[in-house]
This record gives sequence, C-alpha cells and structure tokens, in this order.
Amino acid sequence: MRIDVVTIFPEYLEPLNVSLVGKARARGQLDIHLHHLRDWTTDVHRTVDDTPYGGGPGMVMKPEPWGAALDSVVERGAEEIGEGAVPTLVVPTPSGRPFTQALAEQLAAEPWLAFAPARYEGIDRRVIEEAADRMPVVEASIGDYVLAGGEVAVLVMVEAVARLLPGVLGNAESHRDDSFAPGAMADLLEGPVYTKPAEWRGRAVPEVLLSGNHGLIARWRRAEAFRRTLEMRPDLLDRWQRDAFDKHDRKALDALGVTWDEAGGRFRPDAPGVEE
Ligand code: JFH
Repeated sequence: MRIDVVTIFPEYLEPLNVSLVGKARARGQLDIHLHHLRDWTTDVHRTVDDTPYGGGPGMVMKPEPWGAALDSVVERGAEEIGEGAVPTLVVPTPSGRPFTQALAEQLAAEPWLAFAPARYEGIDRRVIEEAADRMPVVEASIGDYVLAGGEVAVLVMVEAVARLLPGVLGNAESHRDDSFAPGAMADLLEGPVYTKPAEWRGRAVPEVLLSGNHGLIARWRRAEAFRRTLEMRPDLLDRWQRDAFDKHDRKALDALGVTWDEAGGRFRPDAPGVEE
C-alpha cells in the first residue's frame, strides 16, 4: 500500500518509523511519503492560513497550497500506482464519520491512501469539494474530542490500517479475534488476559485458565467478555443479535442480569436495584 501525508508538521509523524508501522515500511509492505504543505506556498512567509470569511475565532487553511499539494501528490503517485490512478483521500476532522474497525478494513483494501491532516480550524471547504470531484474522499473522526490538529488522527488511522495489511502482523499477534472485527467476537469487549507467574504479589491467575479444559476456558472467557462489555460499553448490548448467543451464553448473561427483552427485541441489563 502507498500512503501520502501532506502536513505542516511532518516531524509530528516521526512515530511512523517505529514498531509495527516502521517495520512494515522497512519491509516494503508500506510505502509512506510525507510532504510539507509549505512547499506548495508561493509567498515569502510560506503562508498556509487566513482569517475566516463570515468572522469568528481562529484561522482557516488557505485553499491554494492544498490544491497544489494534492495535484502534485496525485500526479507523482499515479506514476507508481498506475496511469489515471487516484488515492482515497482521508481527511481527519471532528465533524467526520466515525473511524471504526469497519472503515479501517475498507481503507486497508485500497492500494493508495492520501491523508490531509489540517491545523487551525480546518481547511477551506472548497478543497474537499474539488478533491471529491476527482477521487474518493473520506472525512473521518477518531472520537468525540477535539485535537489541536489532524496529525495524531493520521497516526491512529495509519496504525489501524497497517496492522490489517497481509503479512504485517505475525501469526502470534493475529487480529482475527479483535473486539470490533466482524465475526464471532463482534461487539464484544475482550476480557482479562494473564501470563506467568501463576501467582504474583499474592494474586493468583484464575484457576480455570490453568485447568487445561479448553471448552471450559472458552466459556469462561466469553462470560468475562460479557461482564466487561456490560461494565464498560453497555451501549453495545443494542447491537447483540439474539441468535449469536447459545444456551451457555444465555446462562452466563442471565447470571449478569442481562436478559432478552422480547417486546423491545434487544438484550437489556437488569434495572439497577435501589440500595437500602
Ligand atoms: C482538528 C480544531 C475544529 C472547531 C466545535 C468542535 C470543533 C479545533 C484540524 C479529529 C478528532 C480532530 C481534528 C482533526 C483535524 C483538525 C482543531 C478543529 C475546531 C468547533 C476546533 C484542526 C481536529 N476526532 N478530533 N479532533 N483541528 N470546533
């Protein structure tokens, strides 16, 4: 996969040289190109921002440098990817669609991504609209909080995408059981994990995990996943399909006070009891 990133802070993306993503780059599985937006300015001050039309706080990124930068990235990338090829342009923004595991998987299937992390209050809208006339554009948010700019969101998204690329993760760290991956463990948080020693600072590893009974272990892990999901993400219960749970699951859920609400067509936690 080829990835281009246009930013006024290329140094903010240094972590792309580290660990999983860094190794994928070194192996040639990821071809990442960083570009400095100011290289496409034409004034002596290398200006990338200006005051917002209509007034209001902060500054807005000027369209001309972004337009020239994206033209150049598309032209140079197409020489490698293929004549007429365009990247999928990913624009981090707090007003974007949620960046989910499903979106990471869609992006991981693309041969070429370009990221446009902004600063200030964002980029002049016409840049996004003009880009969308020539390439797929995805405006995405990594969560409901406001960063100072899009660079950290790019790090998040590139890492989430990179680990899905064929051959990037080793077998030992396979991602088939990821909490939000489509499949058996979808919409379920993972329970606790343990390693040696069997006792540490007076705390024992749950006995079932030492039992060698793999059926029992699988059932225990699933019950712990239910417990964790109920505690941390009760909102996920609304996504649970009744037929995704067998008789053992129903018993474990029942013990946690989670029951199928026939009228509502969903799982529901017990109404919280009133403490005496
Ligand atoms: C970014 C910034 C917009 C305007 C009310 C809420 C936001 C500050 C570029 C992504 C996620 C980001 C993100 C991504 C790119 C940029 C700072 C933008 C506003 C109005 C203020 C600039 C932030 N998921 N969080 N943050 N900023 N306000």
